[in-house]
Amino acid sequence: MVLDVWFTEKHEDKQGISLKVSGILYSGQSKFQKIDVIETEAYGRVLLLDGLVMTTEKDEFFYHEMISHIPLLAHPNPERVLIIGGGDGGTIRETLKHPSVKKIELCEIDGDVIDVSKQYLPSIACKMDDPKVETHIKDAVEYIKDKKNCFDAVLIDSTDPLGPGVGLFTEEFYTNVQDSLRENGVMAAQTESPIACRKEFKLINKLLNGVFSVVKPYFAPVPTYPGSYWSWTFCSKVTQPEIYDENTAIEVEKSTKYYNREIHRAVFAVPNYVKNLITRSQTAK
Ligand code: SPD
Repeated sequence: MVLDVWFTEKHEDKQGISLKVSGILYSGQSKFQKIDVIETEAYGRVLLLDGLVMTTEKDEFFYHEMISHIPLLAHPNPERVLIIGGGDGGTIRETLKHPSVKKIELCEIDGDVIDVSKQYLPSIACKMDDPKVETHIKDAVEYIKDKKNCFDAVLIDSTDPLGPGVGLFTEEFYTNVQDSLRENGVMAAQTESPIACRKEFKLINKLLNGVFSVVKPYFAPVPTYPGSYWSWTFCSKVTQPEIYDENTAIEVEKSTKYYNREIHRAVFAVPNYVKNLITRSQTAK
């Protein structure tokens, strides 16, 4: 008998993404969420949190390269970096490609995500034990509160605005993130899909515009995410993201699969329908 088993992530019961499953490697319930690792024919191993795709072996590079290299290259000399969420380790791996980085703090609420990723997703979690990395198993909403003027970059590699991730999408949290940045510090957050998660994208954009002076969304494909088209948003007090450190970018792009300098120069081009979404979100009461 040949089993024909598929995983489907539904998006508002109107559409979804389906992957043919060849095995279930891990299934468990942590204090915060359901964690699964499945083996798929199309994307290799897939990490699911509460039944939603967080990362896959084959397309993780789009996401992790974009959340890391765009903000880090916009900063002239990022030394101290805070990664919020990011328990699979992909953002750590990319951040460590920047020679100026001296210390990375990872603040992940769910230690089980880290353990499972180390065991089942070694190509993604491979640098989590690097000596530059200090891991805090804590809620970032609390962790950030007394951090003032200390980070060069904060990368918010969160889940969707559901369950344990909800507090990472509030005005109060973003204000605390801004206060944790040094004067020319930079922040990038994953900000959902402007196609499949329009409501969330608009709301996040509105919140960020209420807090930061520089707010610039950018976009790339992530084939296994809702809409297959994802957004991150660059924010800062003063630093502009289009100007990047050329020498470091040349070094970084030797080992990237998506990021390069041409992508960097083009990535802040906003499609017209997204411009409309943003304009409406900024004027909405
Ligand atoms: N809908 C999926 C959104 C997931 C964003 N975070 C992914 C974490 C990968 N490090």
